[in-house]
Amino acid sequence: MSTLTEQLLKTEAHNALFETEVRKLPLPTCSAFGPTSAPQPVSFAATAQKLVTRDSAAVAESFPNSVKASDNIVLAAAGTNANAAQGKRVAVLFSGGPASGGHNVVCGLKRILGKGNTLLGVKPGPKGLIKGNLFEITDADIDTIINTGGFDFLGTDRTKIKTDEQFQQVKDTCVKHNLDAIVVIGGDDSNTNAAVLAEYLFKGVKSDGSGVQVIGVPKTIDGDLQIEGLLPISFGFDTATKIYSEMVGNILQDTRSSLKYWHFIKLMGRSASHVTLEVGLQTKPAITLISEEVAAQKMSLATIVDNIAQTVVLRAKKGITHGVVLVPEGLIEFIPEMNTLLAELNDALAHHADEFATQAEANRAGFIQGKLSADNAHLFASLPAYIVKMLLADRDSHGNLQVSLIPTELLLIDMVRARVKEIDASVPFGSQNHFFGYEGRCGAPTLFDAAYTYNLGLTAGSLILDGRTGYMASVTDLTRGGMPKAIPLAGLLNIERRHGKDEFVIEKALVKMDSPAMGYFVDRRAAWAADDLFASPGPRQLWGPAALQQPISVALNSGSDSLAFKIGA
Ligand code: FBP
Repeated sequence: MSTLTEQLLKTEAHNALFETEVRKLPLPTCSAFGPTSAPQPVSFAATAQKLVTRDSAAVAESFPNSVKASDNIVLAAAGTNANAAQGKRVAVLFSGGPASGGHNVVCGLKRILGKGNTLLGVKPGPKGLIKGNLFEITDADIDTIINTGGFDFLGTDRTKIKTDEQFQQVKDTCVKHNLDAIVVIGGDDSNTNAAVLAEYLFKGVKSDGSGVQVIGVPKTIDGDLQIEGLLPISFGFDTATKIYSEMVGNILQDTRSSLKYWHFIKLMGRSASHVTLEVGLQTKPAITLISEEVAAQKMSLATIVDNIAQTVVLRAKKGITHGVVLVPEGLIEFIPEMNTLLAELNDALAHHADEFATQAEANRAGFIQGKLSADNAHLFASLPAYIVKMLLADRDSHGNLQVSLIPTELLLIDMVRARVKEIDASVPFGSQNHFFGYEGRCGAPTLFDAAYTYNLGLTAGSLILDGRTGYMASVTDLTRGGMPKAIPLAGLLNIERRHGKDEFVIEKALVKMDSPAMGYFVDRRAAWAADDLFASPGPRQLWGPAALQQPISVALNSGSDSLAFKIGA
């Protein structure tokens, strides 16, 4: 009989009882792949759907090979592929922020590539591809990572492959490792990178003149990679929002018990408010801010603050001196006056980068303020130092402001406190601030994410064995068994201004004001503000009835008549 100490030692290195048990969870597969115990690669055929964006003409000029090959037409699974390729060497990498389910994409890929092909892991992310840091993934690796959270098997990074030298280095990696295909598991920026790589590697990589296939897989907890009817949601969103909903539910329960705090909770989601809307729908707190609504209604910072303060006062009059405010991470970029400031700031930082870098830390704000127009300079000067510092921090390699570092929740608390005092100095306003972000990205995937990602891996592998390149794998019909699809990446591109330059990008899908999810939220929110009607959904479940729920916003937006998802027979 082992001692407790011996039992505890066995739980080290990812062997907690929970981790051991989740590895055994069965994963359903779309019926297109045949028997779940032995999924078979599928071939793909054209659907009637052709993608057109406002910049399609410019995209066709810059991505001639990809557009000529796909004609921007969506593909769908069309039966078992009797001619699936053999002997392919496929590299897979994670790109951007982690999201739960990434490991299962790798497992699905390995499974569908089978013994006749080789799967190589790239460490870490695009940087690893540039450096040529690849290793062969074994069946034993798959047994270890299946159904586990995180991207730690391969690591990830945010390098944008953009210089001629970097592209050549990627080509060198392909030649050195004799690659036939690369799978990029990433968000909007990473799939843009995949589109560019697919075009660059289309032909002339190998000695026989052939190219290297590139397939994208839609990942991001932010949920801003979604396409109506084609891509219901990116993976990782369900797990992250269920983790945040548990935490927000706990806080709602706490604040109704201790009766003295307003909790301002910033939730991750760099730009779009999908995460915040979903957590709002799950937990029903007093206030849920939606950045897209702020922009649509051209709400000033003062208006947002006044709205919150009025609710604080209204509830206090009813004896409710507590509450929760959900703040989307990207809010600041959606407030019209802040957006105008940030656009000018980004251009000023890009154009005066060298001079800015030589400024002493203490002089940087003053230096850049001098480069702004009068209105923007005035607004910039009015912001607290803790916000200014973060607005001046380095952008990531895709040119994004690092919104996770900006304490918007603190700014709101300070301003709401002042406004409540102005309205009625007798109203108490105790506050706490939180940021839930990194906590949600790497938990063991929900059943939804576990099954979805495994099938995305099967789809991506099938696309490679069907000889396709320049597509993003997708699985639709998530309440009707699941249907593998392929979305032409070039058909998603538009031109956007980044880093002071026009660039091809896959635009982020923002929360739509006329979406069913937003409509439901708008109908209910006044009631949630007036009284405590919150729900505490508890920890995400992997067994039992609560385990089979898709995100509420996805269910509402896709017209489902229940929260249940169904992949497989
Ligand atoms: P991806 O779009 O790459 O999936 O990243 C999403 C995200 O989690 C955002 O919500 C957040 O703003 C950002 O990553 C944080 O980035 P970092 O991990 O570099 O701090």
